[in-house]
Amino acid sequence: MRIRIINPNTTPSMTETIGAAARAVAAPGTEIVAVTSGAGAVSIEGHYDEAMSIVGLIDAINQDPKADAYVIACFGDPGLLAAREIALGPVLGIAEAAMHVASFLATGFSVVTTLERTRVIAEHLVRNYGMEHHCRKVRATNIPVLELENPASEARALILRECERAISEDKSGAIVLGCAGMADLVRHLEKKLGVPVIDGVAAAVKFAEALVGLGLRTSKKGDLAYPLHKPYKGALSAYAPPAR
Ligand code: 2AL
Repeated sequence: MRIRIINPNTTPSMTETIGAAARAVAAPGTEIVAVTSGAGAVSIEGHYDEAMSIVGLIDAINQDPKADAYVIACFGDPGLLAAREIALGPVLGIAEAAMHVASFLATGFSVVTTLERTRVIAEHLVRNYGMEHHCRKVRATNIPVLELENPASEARALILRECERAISEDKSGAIVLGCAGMADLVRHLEKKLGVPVIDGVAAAVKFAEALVGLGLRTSKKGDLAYPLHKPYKGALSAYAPPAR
């Protein structure tokens, strides 16, 4: 099967990290195609960045409409339901996948994310996904997303410290990493912390394999049916949904 993983930010080095994390867990016979969005912010760190990322995400899905499944590799899960409207194969968001995995492994988990302003985005997702009973806290580290790409930064140490606080103060039994750019930290953190550490990229790949293996696809009845055919105006005229 072919899983198309879209990094909705426009930084190719982060896509490399994401692709490596996906390939490390993919089953033999699963082809991972990791692509970088062609439009939008170099890092997604707020509501505006997220909104602006969705056109590039939709382009990246439309470039391979026959992929067996898609993963949106940004912790805000931007455009998840819009992507499900246009895709037939299952579409997984990494926040959604990671939170579900964590809920299987511990009665309570904490999310450790990047900037303070992205904490609210993760908190909204916790509520949207019905995870209030499982998520004890969302913790920000105040690390800008692109600092995760800088080997000289103190990001690793700050993330480790925040994870330790999550375990001692929140009494959480598992950690969810709140950014796709943290995907390469899992083993290091797990060894130091002694609790499950969940990267959403890996989690989403395994859920995608499971759903495709079960022969399941996105529902095309109701609100996830293909978007209604109608004209779009201005800069988005090329995105008008076609007649199907
Ligand atoms: C993210 C992410 O996963 N990629 C990105 O650019 N921004 N999310 C986050 N909370 O920092």
